[in-house]
Amino acid sequence: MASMVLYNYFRSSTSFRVRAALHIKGLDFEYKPINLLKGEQHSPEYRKLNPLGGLPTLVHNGKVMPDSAAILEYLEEIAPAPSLFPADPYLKARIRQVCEIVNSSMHPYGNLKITQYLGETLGFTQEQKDQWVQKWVTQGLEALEKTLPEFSGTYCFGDKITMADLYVYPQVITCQRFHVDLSKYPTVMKIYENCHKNEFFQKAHFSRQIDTPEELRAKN
Ligand SMILES: N[C@@H](CCC(=O)N[C@@H](CS)C(=O)NCC(=O)O)C(=O)O
Repeated sequence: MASMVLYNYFRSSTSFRVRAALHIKGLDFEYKPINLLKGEQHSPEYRKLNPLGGLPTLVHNGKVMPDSAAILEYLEEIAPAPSLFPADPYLKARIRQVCEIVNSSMHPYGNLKITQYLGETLGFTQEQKDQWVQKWVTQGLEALEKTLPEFSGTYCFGDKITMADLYVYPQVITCQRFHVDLSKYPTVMKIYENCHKNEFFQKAHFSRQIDTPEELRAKN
């Protein structure tokens, strides 16, 4: 049995971040699906691992780690090569800034518990939910588009995958699900297209996981 167990869900963008890091670093892991739509994140057993009922959670040699940012920093410490950061402290700080734009100013607005509350408690239609997500994530997209041109090459920071790409790429997929107009963000979209071709991102992609439903599975 793998010493690493990842509780995750095929479509979760925060799960994607960790799957991609594990593939990039060549770390083997057992995939434990938690079906968010069936509410499995609220089960008492899962809540013992992750008090906010969020995905992902990593268990390594019996030690429990909730929260993608904490897991990614841990993986970087225990498997430093290949690194997800350049050596330069300034670039490291700017990469963390980009991660933070996605983590704090984009991801929460489209999170399931938020959109479920909008629908079930406030009576929002799907179109109103889309408008809500569009309004808030647009601020993040604008910040990314102002930040990334100075640093980007093939990917967010130069021509090597960094931590920033692990956050930006799956967030663009979430934006697409909520019909956000992405045509105004050419740098973000260039990076998205390049990440999409990367073998590790393809392996971690939502369409290729063991819990991906048949109709969403990649054909190749
Ligand atoms: N900041 C947390 C967020 C975790 C989170 O909320 N993940 C989403 C999936 S992308 C989730 O599990 N949502 C469950 C829900 O909303 O009920 C992390 O990065 O791990």
